[in-house]
Amino acid sequence: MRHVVLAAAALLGLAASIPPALAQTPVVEVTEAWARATTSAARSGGAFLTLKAIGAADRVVSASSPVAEKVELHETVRDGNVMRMREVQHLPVPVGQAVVLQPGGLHIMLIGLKKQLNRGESFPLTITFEKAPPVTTTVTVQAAGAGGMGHRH
Ligand SMILES: [Cu+2]
Repeated sequence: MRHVVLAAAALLGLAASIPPALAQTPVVEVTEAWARATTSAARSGGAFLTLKAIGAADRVVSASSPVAEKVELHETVRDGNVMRMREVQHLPVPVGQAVVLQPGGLHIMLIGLKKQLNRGESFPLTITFEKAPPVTTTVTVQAAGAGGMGHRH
């Protein structure tokens, strides 16, 4: 019993010594999540979203979704006249600057699709960060050719 009381006192003491600003949990907002519709034969697909770090810079370390065996973070790089995708281990999210994942740039790769992604459907996607708690967002499936180059009008 005495141990419990001492432990509680220690916890209280610790909590009181943390300045309010640092005690706040870091947060990364995930918005505008969408994916391209796939054909029934497709084994992979792309998902896109916008990340915004609140308070402190962070990094995306992994992602997962029940619709795919594996989810990777990809970047698109130009190799001569060919655009290639390659995996990135971490995706930095600076403070005060939205990171927009879009076709032809950074994206989330759904590998080993367990089902066809049909336009109008949605599925959950969980993003894991280095500091902020994980975020599960709802990804809306749009037309196969949607969002060619982001915000072109
Ligand atoms: Cu990719």
